[in-house]
Amino acid sequence: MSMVTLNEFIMERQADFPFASGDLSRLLADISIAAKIINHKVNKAGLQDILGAEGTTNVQGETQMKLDVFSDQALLNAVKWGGQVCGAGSEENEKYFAFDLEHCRKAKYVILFDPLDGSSNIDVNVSIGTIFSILRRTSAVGDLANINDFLQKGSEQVAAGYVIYGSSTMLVYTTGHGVNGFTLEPSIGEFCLSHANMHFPEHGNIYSINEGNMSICEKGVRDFVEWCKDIDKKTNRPFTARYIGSLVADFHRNLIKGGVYIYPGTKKNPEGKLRLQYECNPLAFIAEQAGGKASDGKNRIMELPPKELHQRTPLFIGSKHLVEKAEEFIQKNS
Ligand code: AHM
Ligand code: MG
Repeated sequence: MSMVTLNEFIMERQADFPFASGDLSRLLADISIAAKIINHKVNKAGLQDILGAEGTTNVQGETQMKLDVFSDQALLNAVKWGGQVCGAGSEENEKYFAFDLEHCRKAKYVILFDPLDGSSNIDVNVSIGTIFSILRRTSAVGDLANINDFLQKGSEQVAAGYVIYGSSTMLVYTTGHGVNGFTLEPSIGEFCLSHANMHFPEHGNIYSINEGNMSICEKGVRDFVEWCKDIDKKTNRPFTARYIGSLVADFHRNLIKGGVYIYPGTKKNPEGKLRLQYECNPLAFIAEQAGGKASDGKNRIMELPPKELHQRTPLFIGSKHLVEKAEEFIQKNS
C-alpha cells in the first residue's frame, strides 16, 4: 500500500476546489507542525522535569500544567507566524488574541483551540489531546480580529479536528467533506493517512460518562444510563461502560468502535463542564461528518448561539442512534 502523507493529502484535496487560495491548506499544515512539537514534548513528559502544576491558574480557575502552557504557546506561534489567521482563542487565555501583524490582518480565518485537553491525565500517562476549530472571519480583511469573529455558531466552521497523543499519535480532521485520520510515523516525522473516510459503525454499544456524578444529574440522564445497563438481547444490552476522562480519547474510541460520550449538566454545574467553541463544536462537526450526532440533550450543538468565548454546554455526542436514545429520555423527563 502506498503511503500518503497529510501534506500530500491536503494538496490533493485542494485540487478539488479550483478557486481555493490554499490558505486553509497552509493553516492545516501549520497546525500539524504544532501538533508534532507538542507530541515531542508530551512523549518526553516523564523524562524531564516538566510534570506537575505550573503554579498558575487559567481563566476557569483550574490549575495549569506546564504542558498546557507549552502547547498553547506552540499553537499560538504556529498560527501567528503561519499568517493564515487574524486571531486565535484558546482555553488557556481569558481573551482572544488579535494578531497585529500585516500578514495576519490580511488573513481570512480565526482559530479556536483547546491546546491540551484532559491535562489532568498527564501525570498518570493517559491519552490527552488537542482540539481545534476554524472559522471564516466576519470582520473586514485588513482590520484587527474582533470578538464576533469568534462567537459564530458551530455550523459556520470551515474545518475542525483533533490530535490524540495516545499509544500512537493521530490527527483527525474534517473540512466538511468527510473525516480522515492520520497516524504520526515517528521514523519519518510525518502524519500518514491511516483512517480514510471515518464513520461511526452502525451498531455501537459503549457509553462514556462520569458515573460519579449520577446523583447530581437530571433524571433523563440517569434513566438513559440505567437503560444502557438493562438486559435486552435485541439491542445487545447491557452495554459496555468506558470512561477515560479525556474527551478526545473517549470520543476517538467511540468513533472507531461505536458509542456515546455524555458530559451532562449537573446540579452543581447546570451548563456542564465542556466548552462550546473549542471542545464541543469541533467534535460535533467531526461527529456529524462521520455519520454521528452531537446535542446538548435537546438542541444540535452546532446551532447553539455562542455568547462568550468560554461558554459551557452539556454534551451528548457519538453514534446517532445512541445520542437520539439519550435525547428521548431527556425529553420524557423534561
Ligand atoms: P480540561 O479541558 O480542563 O482538560 O477538562 C476537560 C476534560 C475532558 O477531557 C474530560 O472528558 C472531562 O474533562 C472529564 O471531566 P471529569 O473529570 O469531571 O469527568
Ligand atoms: Mg479542555
